[in-house]
Amino acid sequence: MVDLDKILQDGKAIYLAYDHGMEHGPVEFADAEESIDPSYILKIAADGNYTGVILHKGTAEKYYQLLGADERNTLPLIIKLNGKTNIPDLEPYSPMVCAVEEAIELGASAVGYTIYLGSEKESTMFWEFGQVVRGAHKAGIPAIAWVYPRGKWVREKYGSDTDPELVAYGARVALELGADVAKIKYTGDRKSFAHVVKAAGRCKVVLSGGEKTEDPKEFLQVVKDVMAAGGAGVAVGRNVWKAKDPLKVTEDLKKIVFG
Ligand code: FBP
Repeated sequence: MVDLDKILQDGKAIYLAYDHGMEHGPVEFADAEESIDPSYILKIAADGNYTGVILHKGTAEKYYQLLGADERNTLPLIIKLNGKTNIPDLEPYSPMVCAVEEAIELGASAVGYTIYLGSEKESTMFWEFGQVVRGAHKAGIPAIAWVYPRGKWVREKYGSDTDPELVAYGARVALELGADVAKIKYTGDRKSFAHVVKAAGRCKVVLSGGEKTEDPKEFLQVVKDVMAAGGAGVAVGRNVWKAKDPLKVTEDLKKIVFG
């Protein structure tokens, strides 16, 4: 039986994502200097009572594991199992850098994996994610799929990676591959996002935060629309830890997600 409750509160979720050091490079921390330090992020996650913090295995081992037992008990760890940099200009594919068993040894309550839907390497990612789901479910923990449409066919056939029908396709693929939660980009409006949530069925849908908005209100309005569309919450990085006052944004976020 998969224990989803550990990473939910009243069926809803707020996850603090922090895998950007690998995905985008330290340049991503330049406009919010303190955010280069994983301890700073873990403090926001713990003080903000996030329902999970998303880390790669190295930061989990060298930072999360050094938290006190009480903090670890109240702040669930979600380990991102695959990763890549943005340096090589290759077909989108993010290989496994951590095994499910290793994540569990590090104390993970859930594991995550990015699928680049539409990529030439899509079938490899489907197979790898299949193995992730199998390992995670055997151990009773949820598997979260980041589903990001990407690659030349996405551009040619849909024009944009946030095309509502394409995003709904991704949500459906997440359900059918066995994901418990799908982390998906915003489609631009409430109605089309409701279609995405419907396509995902019993797989919960959380919003992927996106680039930091000028005004936190813009990001919070998107979260309002996502929740009104039936979303289960948000997995956010830059819009929180790049904010002037991350805990204030967190409080506003919690009011919207948990009501
Ligand atoms: P943000 O809320 O900062 O957008 O983080 C969500 C996330 O999925 C991260 O987990 C990941 O590092 C990043 O976005 C990937 O962004 P992209 O592949 O679009 O550059």
